[in-house]
Amino acid sequence: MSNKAKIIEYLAQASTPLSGEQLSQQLGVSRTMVWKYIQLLNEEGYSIQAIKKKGYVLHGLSNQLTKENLDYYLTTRHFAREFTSFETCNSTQIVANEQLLQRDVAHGAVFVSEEQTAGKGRLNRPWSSSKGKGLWMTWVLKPNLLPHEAPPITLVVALAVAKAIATTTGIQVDIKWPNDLLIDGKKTGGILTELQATPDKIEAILVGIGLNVLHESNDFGVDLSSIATSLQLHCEQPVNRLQLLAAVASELESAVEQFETSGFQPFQHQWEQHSKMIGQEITATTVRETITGTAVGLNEFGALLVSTDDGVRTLFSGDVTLSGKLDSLS
Ligand code: BT5
Repeated sequence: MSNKAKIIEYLAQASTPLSGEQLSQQLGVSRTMVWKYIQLLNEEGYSIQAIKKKGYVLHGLSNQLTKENLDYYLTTRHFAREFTSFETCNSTQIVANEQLLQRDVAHGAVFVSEEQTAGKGRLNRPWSSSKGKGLWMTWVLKPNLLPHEAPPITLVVALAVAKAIATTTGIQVDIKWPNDLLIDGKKTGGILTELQATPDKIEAILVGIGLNVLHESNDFGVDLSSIATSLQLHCEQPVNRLQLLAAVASELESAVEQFETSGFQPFQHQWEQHSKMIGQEITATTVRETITGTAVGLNEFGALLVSTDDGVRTLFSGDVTLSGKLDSLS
């Protein structure tokens, strides 16, 4: 842990101001160095006040997406230990892909951007990625799996992100097959999975996760205001993007590990419990057809089972609308 991260930890745990002398002893550096670290932390977006004759008090944690800020929250072994952040980029999917072509990117590496100018969803649909409002990130996975075992990873990730959101904000998001995270029927997050593989081997899976975190209602344009929402709009406490990112890293690390060893089966029941769509009338649109019926569950490969007049149909991909509700997002 860096000295700056230690200062944040000491101040966060202290119930009274900590003097420069106390901090310099705890860190084994001079008081001048402590003062310099405090200046740097304030420049990075933390709010540390110096109270005369008493010491330093931490008022606010930084929301800036830097490695150092993240390290304060990170508990993982591998995930997000390789961390690359940008002020702006076209799409973190594109950036991650370019990096994979140029160098050896670690399993669990993450690329994050404050804004994306060409954020994309499935089938190249646009993904709105306003500056400083969300978590726009791509995780590079190099799992020990065969290519045909990979498809349920989107559902495994959705579940992991839902858990991370619950632990960080207390919000229970609803998961809509295959890749949507909803609150009260509005989309707060989406997942885009891109597989790079030969017939025998997975080279990498690029898992793009877009989470609307800090948006106010009027931050969504006319196209999205009726179908999108953010976590902050449903949480009374300020949502800290770094804490959320670290929670996603931790949930993803354990979920991917379990998926590698045990497949989708352990997630199947959890997913069905998390999703309000099971038991509901739905309309599913695939590239070939439109199917109407009742969503009855998932199979062991993460495919959606839909009971129709012609029997139970198995869907491997597509967009789902809950009948009577305007939550189709394509
Ligand atoms: C998705 O696609 O939901 C996957 C979104 C993945 C975005 C991440 S951000 C980091 C990484 N880098 C990228 O370039 N992408 C990934 P899909 O199911 O196709 O949904 C797309 C639809 O969601 C659009 O057609 C819009 O209707 C809607 N949409 C666009 N931006 C949105 C937003 N910020 N919030 C809610 N809905 C949005």
